[in-house]
Amino acid sequence: MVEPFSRSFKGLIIWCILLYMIQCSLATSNTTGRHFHKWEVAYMYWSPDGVENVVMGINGQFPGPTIRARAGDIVHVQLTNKLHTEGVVIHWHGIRQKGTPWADGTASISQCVINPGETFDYRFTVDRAGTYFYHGHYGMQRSAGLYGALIVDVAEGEKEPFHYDGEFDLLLSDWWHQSVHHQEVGLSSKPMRWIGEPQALLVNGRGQYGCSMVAAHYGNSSLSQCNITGNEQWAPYILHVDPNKTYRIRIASTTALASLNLAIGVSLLLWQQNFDSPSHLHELGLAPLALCLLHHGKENLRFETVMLLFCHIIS
Ligand SMILES: [Cu+2]
Repeated sequence: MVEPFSRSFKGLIIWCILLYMIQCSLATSNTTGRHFHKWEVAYMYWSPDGVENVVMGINGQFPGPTIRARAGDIVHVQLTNKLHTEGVVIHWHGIRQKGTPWADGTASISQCVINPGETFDYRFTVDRAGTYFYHGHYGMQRSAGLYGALIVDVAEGEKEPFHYDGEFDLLLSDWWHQSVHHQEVGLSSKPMRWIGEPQALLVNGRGQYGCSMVAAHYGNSSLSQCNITGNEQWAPYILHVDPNKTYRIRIASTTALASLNLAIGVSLLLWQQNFDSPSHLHELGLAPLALCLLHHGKENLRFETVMLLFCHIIS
């Protein structure tokens, strides 16, 4: 009597294992279009512009990690607040949150803040292709560096209306050496006390303070040439490109208080074209300098961002 029972029991277990395996393989094929991210938000030491400060980072990164998905995909971010003394939320800028208003990440509007030590699951569909970003939406946490890119590609099987060979994602932001508390108290004081111009403008979290990337090119520059090896947290973001290729530049301004104009100067590039032989142009591997200069009114406040850029030259 014992043997047939144990045989049928064994058979049942094998069936269960088989069913479990089938279910697992089905589940795996269904995960296409789902993006799971586990994030921890915390303050950390960082030098966004060459001066050490504290920034809000995600998983030890500043700016936060880029989310990349396709239109129609589901994004799931499991966020844990490791800030110790303040709540946090993340807003997904530009995402419509159809059917998921509770995932919009606006403190005291669509959700209560995530308290220190708590975890919250943001789950939503990215329904339209485009360039988006996310940022802290509690107090002035965006100004403290809580942001990152959210890129949505066209849906599987669909095509972009234009062709390009490569892509650069640029997050532009303003950076102050004084804390966000300082900024906030000034803004809410009566009369209001303006924090002043930012100490640096950052491209993908990188800027330079107190030195110039192009001082050597200008005899009258009051700033010294930046001494950068390339490994610094504040080393300029370099766009590595190849000649005769077309690049898409996605730009998102995550500034807290400043309004920016972005210009990609190609004058030096054209200068190279005029003075060098075409063959030499192709040898320029790392490409000539293209300047993106962001000037403010006051003489002693000059913000410079230098990008190595080789645009597509139409001959
Ligand atoms: Cu926003």
